[in-house]
Parts: sequence; structure tokens; C-alpha cells
Amino acid sequence: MRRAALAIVLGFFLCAPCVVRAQGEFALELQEIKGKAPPGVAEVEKTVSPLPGKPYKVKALPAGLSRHVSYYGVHLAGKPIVMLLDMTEAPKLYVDTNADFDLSNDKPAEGTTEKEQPIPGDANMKTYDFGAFRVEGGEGRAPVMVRAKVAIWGKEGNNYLSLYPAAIRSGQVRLGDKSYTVQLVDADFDGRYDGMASLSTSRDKWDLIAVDLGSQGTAAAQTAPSEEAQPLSKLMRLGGNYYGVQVAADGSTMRLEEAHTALATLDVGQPGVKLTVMSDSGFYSLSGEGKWQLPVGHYQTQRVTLSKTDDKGDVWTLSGSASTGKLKAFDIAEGQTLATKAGPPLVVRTSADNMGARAVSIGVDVTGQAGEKYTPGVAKNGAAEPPPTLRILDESGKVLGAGSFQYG
Ligand SMILES: [Ca+2]
Ligand SMILES: [Ca+2]
Repeated sequence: MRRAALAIVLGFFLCAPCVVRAQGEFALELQEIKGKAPPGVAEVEKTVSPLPGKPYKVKALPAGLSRHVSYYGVHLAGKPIVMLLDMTEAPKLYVDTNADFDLSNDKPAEGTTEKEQPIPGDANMKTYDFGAFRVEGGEGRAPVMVRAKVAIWGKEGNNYLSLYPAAIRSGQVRLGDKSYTVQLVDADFDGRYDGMASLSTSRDKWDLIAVDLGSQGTAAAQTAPSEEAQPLSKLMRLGGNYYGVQVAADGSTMRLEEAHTALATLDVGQPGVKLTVMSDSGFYSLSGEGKWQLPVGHYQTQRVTLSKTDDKGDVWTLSGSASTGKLKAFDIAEGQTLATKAGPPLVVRTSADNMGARAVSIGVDVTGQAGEKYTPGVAKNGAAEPPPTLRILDESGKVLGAGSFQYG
């Protein structure tokens, strides 16, 4: 009896530190996006350019089309889908949702105008919204629901069509005593939700995941709260732990398993430097003090942002792609620290190119300590400020000319 009691007490003390973190499989429901798209989803867009003419595979057309039509071809849920835009007074979009190359049996969608953009010189441009359209998924695929947007410039215009997700997969994931809302986006519209991001897969095949960290977001905010969607990856950091991520192809379930991964340290020497880095297994948004623990491996930096808050509380940011310098690609090994100073002091260099008769193009190059490049021009509280201006002075300080830089 005493022995049994001792075993229970011992068992309790032995297990107390090894908190059982729940892991397992979680159901995700297909959820239509009504109204405004959630953050992260709003940026997912696929642009489709008009075809030169009617695709030869199209067997039949709807009756009563106007003379001004555009055709589009796109893959949705793994099927080739033809679309037809009829630019009448009230534009209509036909989508061959049953993928039979017969456009006479598809109910057209009438465009709704969201806004009329009076662009100087293009006063006639109108943006129309169509949909949502649903294309059924085949074996192992989910249905794909999309909305389409077209900016119509004129009846003969080159009217590009943009597709947006009209549905996501959403569900609750429970890890230990914490619950998170998870949303998956089939960002490449192939009817599969398991497009994992890695250095070796093409970016246009990556699907997205958004985790609402809620009140957990503040805890050791090494990884920024992912209210915004990030590329889906095999390994994810949640509530201070790493989890292996598996998603059913049709997105109906998601599996999380705690992963014990070897860690290393990256140290950029100062706060205010935000890095978005990825390896073949994970995608991490790093901010805070400038020193972070990461799973060991080979990394590429996707984006670098410097931020500073002034005495008025306004946040000024400067961003770049880190496509140059020591942070462009790096390796970190178990237990080791990679110390690479990044960010300010910045070096600003100008270069001048003679553009011909009396014109000179002056470029600005902004480089940080790790050799990382920034796009000239700052943003204040997330909104871009006007590009920097330039004055050309003679030796006495008299202004000879002035201009402003243009982005692009
Ligand atoms: Ca059809
Ligand atoms: Ca996909």
C-alpha cells in the first residue's frame, strides 16, 4: 500500500516538469470569405492575362455575346478552366466551372463596381468584381472558390483579370492548455492545402497559414504574432515550442507534433532589426532585441526591416530584400552563435548615369552593416513617405537644380 502511494507521489513529481503538451490531429472546415478578407489572405492574388483569341478547345459559346470579349485560361483545382469576359455596358464573366470547355452551360456572373478610379488620362477605367465561382476538386483535392476582379480600360483594352481566394480552411488547434485559431489558404488555387514552402520549391506553389496567437502573442515575442498569413512550412513555432506540421491534401485536417529540434543563435548586434528568414523546414519572423534562437540549418533572408519609434510615437521603417551581404544566406550549427552586425550605421551612396541630352539619372544605394541593401524611402506608421528630394548646389551653395527620386 505504502509502495503504491510512493509510486503515485514519485510519479507526480517526476511528471510535473514534463508538462504533456497536447498534439494531434485537428479538423479544419471550408469557410467562405464573406466581405473583407482576413489579413494575409487579402494579399493573395493571381493575375491572368487575356489570351490572343478563343482557345481552340472551347466547343460552344453562350448566345448573345457582344463583339467585345476577352478569353482567359487558368488552372483551378488542377483542371484547365476557361473564362470569358463580355464587355457590355454591364460586363459579364462566364467561368467554365464544370471544366467541359462548353461555355454555353455556365451561368454568367454580372460584375459589380466597387470603385471608379479617376486616373488622370484614364478616366474611363472601372473595376468590376465577379463571383464567387466554385470549381469542384477531384481526388484528394478540395473545391476551389475564387472571386475575380477586372479593371476595364476600354472595350478593346488589355483587361487583366485577377483571382482572389473566396474560401479558406479554418479550425481550432489545441496545444496544452492553449487554443489557437488556424486558417489555411490554398494560395495557388490548386485545390490542395499542403503546398509547403521550402528553399527548393517555387514560391508560386506555397500555400499559407495564419495562426491567431491571441493573448499568447506577447509571450517572449521572438516570433512576431502571425496575425498575418505566412508560408506554410514543415516546422512552426507556437507558444515557444516547435511543432512538426502536416496538412491533409484537401485541407480537412492538420496534424501537429511537438518537435525537439537542435537550436543555434543568430545575433545581429542591435534591436530594431526585423528579419524574415526561411530554411527548408521553417519560416520565421524575427524581431525584438536582435538576438534569436533558431533551429539549426541553412537559411535565406527574405526581407529585412529597420524600425525606429520617434518621441511622438510614430514608427519609421526602412525595408529591403537582403539579396546581398552576409545575411543573404547563412548556416547555423547546433549550440553555436552566428554574430553578424546588421542595420545602422547605414552607408548611403549615390550613383549617376548619363541619360543623354541634359539628363542624368541619380540612384541611391542604402547599405547596412551586413551589406544588406535597403530600398531608399521610408515608411511612417506603415505608409510610404514621399521619395527623397535632391538639390544640386554649386560651390557657393547656390541651388542649380532640384528634383525628386522616383521609386521603381
Ligand atoms: Ca461549362
Ligand atoms: Ca495549394
